[in-house]
Amino acid sequence: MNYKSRFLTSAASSSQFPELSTAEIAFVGRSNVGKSTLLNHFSQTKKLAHISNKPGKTRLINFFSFGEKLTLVDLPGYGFAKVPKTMREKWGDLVQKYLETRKNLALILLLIDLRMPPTKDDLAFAKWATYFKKRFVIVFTKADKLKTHQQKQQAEKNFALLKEAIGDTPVSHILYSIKDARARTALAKEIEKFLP
Ligand SMILES: Nc1nc2c(ncn2[C@@H]2O[C@H](COP(=O)(O)OP(=O)(O)OP(=O)(O)O)[C@@H](O)[C@H]2O)c(=O)[nH]1
Ligand SMILES: [Mg+2]
Repeated sequence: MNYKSRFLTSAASSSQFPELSTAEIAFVGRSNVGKSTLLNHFSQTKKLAHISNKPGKTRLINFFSFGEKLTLVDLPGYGFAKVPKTMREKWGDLVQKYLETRKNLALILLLIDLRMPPTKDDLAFAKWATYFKKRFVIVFTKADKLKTHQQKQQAEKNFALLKEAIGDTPVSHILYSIKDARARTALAKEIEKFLP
């Protein structure tokens, strides 16, 4: 999956969602978990999606082409308290509308910081996705911030908490770090399983 990536468009409301025929991979997760960073790293394009130390950077839904047949979709993060509540609700509505209505949505990547247990919002999202039979994969981000021998152990621990929330539904999980090129290959392999 060594494709070139290109910015397509941003949407602030559902009327601005583009008409595309490509399969879409959506990046979901709490603010600052590393959605935009992963998107840049995965597509090997620096400065494609904006990255920030300040949570709440991505406020729109951003669409990026990835090769001819795929679109990567960077969604605003959830659970950032410093944003006014009305705005938070609007983001939530926008994300929900996208996830509920997008016909070509092939897969959701639910990003969770490896170092922390899944948040209430992560668990709620996983439950929602399971209930509505959305295909999703858990991606534990920032793996490099833990020592190698701790990474797998921590992933299993966090994954067990998620399983408690979603029951027996089969869901895969992988580790990701922007400091490890193998992470890209592992994610590409996972995504391929879900493509038409
Ligand atoms: N060390 C390390 N840092 C990472 C990794 N992924 C992301 N980061 C850092 O995490 C911070 C937040 O990353 P973003 O990509 O902006 O997070 P986001 O999920 O897009 O945030 P919002 O747009 O607010 O929803 C940045 O400082 C990144 O450099 C990783 O794999 N390793
Ligand atoms: Mg972002």
